[in-house]
Amino acid sequence: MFSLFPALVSGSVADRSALRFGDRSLTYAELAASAGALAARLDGAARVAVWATPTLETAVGVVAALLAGVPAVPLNPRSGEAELGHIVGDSAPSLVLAAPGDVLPGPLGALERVDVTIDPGLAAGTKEEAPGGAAAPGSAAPAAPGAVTDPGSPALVVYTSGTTGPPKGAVIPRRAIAATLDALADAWQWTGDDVLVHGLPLFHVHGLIIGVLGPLRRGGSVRHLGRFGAEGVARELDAGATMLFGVPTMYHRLAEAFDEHPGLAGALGRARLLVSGSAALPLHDHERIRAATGRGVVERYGMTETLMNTSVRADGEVRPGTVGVPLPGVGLRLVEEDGTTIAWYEADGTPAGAYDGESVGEIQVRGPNLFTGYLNRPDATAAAFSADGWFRTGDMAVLDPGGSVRIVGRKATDLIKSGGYKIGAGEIENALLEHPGVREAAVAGEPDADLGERVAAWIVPLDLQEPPSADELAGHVANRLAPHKRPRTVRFLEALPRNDMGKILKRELPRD
Ligand code: MCA
Ligand code: AMP
Repeated sequence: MFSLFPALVSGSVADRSALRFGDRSLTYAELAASAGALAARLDGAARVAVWATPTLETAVGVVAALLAGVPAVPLNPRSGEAELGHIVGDSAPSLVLAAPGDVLPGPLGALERVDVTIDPGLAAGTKEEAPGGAAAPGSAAPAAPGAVTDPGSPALVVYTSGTTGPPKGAVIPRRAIAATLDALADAWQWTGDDVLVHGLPLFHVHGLIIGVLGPLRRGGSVRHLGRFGAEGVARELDAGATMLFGVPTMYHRLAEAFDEHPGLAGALGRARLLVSGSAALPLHDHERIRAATGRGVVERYGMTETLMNTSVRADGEVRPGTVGVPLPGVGLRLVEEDGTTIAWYEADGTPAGAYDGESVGEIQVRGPNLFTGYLNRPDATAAAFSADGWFRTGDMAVLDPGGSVRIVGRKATDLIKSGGYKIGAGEIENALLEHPGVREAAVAGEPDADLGERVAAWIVPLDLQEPPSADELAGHVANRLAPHKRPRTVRFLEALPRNDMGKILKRELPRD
């Protein structure tokens, strides 16, 4: 029978630590009991929203929904009301899961609320280091009545930005989660003995699927930092964690922290695997980390719609700037603007065509790791695939002579990757235009050593003598959408550069 979490259902590692957030943790038996009880309550729900704070409750809530076969929609708890209103309206959850005491904002007010309750006796302390501690109430998760075991059925709806308009809900089937996690296990030699540490948010694929469901599918452990920081990373790696996952901004901040934290480099050097993803890790940070720790950072390339496509393998060579080779089961090809395929992989994983390190094409992928479509958006779903059924990633790449994928750019200049978050210029422009002091707005990404790219805005104010302040505009976007979408640089202009058709010429926006 298809199961996302064999170890949880079989009870084979009942006493092993499954989840740890700060000083609260659950063994597999305890997770099975908590999530199993909640799953029984969710039976019959069409879809549930999860208030995805970086806590044990979020992990238990998502696992419960998956056990019950009810699709879950993780919500960024920092989303502003306009963004939350859109996501709740679009995904129409029948209830929202939250931790007791969480204050839910307006757009969630009309929804039935179910608290994720975890017996404090279960979660207290660090039991896994003390076998024979808190008694486990059960060893295997009972299947919820009506549990869906069909691998094609939806597991999660994850919202992701496009170039224009509000975020779209990517419907991710159970099969895709299983396929991507098993392919990563193969590439990274990832087993139940691994202990993963990270501080990623739990409302995106990276932190939730790879970073929480990944260890649970392997029967291993995850220690979540609650909030990312060099101290927590060093502490957990010193205490036996074997793998670290992060976005490039996190690795950049670790590289910056070597002087301040003398033990950090040694701790990173002891890890079995350091993995970076969600954006490109710059060469300078690769080099600083290797010089200080003796370890190369493994990069993998994925997308909300496709989960993971490629990775450097644990036994492969780390070459900065490359994201490795297609994962088992993933078909990958590079396609030129006119539809010509210039390079691809054969079914046995052999590169073919122009793998010369120079010929650039769009990465297109297919495989069991793909989403099934955007919720309520058949138009956008159709546009995302080629006529012969390949998903168009919008990422431009070359294949190196050795066959590694090297990402060289992105088709859409209106997509910004900041701190590993994908942000559409259009949604920020629309939010800025709703500010009473703004007449015209243009948004683009600018290079940023810490964030990779930062959101920059060019504003034509209604009153050039008294424009709204940059902080005011940043706060306006943060409160409507989310803080990571706020412009970090604001420049005021008398007019935006436009062509004869009235289209904004973003390349001509003044940058100083
Ligand atoms: C600042 N803040 C504000 C404002 N200004 N709040 C409201 N209004 C304002 N005007 C607050 C923020 O809320 C936050 O609060 C604090 O100031 C700092 O915010 P920020 O500067 O945005 O955060 P940061 O410290 O720079 O965060 C860096 C980060 C973060 C930790 C690296 O960017 C991050 O977690 N990135 C991960 C993204 C990710 O997981 N992407 C995966 C998607 P406070 O101080 O209270 O926190 S991609 C994916 O899933 C695919 C499949 C893939 O390949 O992985
Ligand atoms: P998202 O839609 O937020 O899931 O972001 C997916 C995008 O992140 C991809 O289309 C790539 O542009 C980018 N991305 C993810 N991993 C990497 C990586 N290792 N190197 C470069 N870009 C990456």
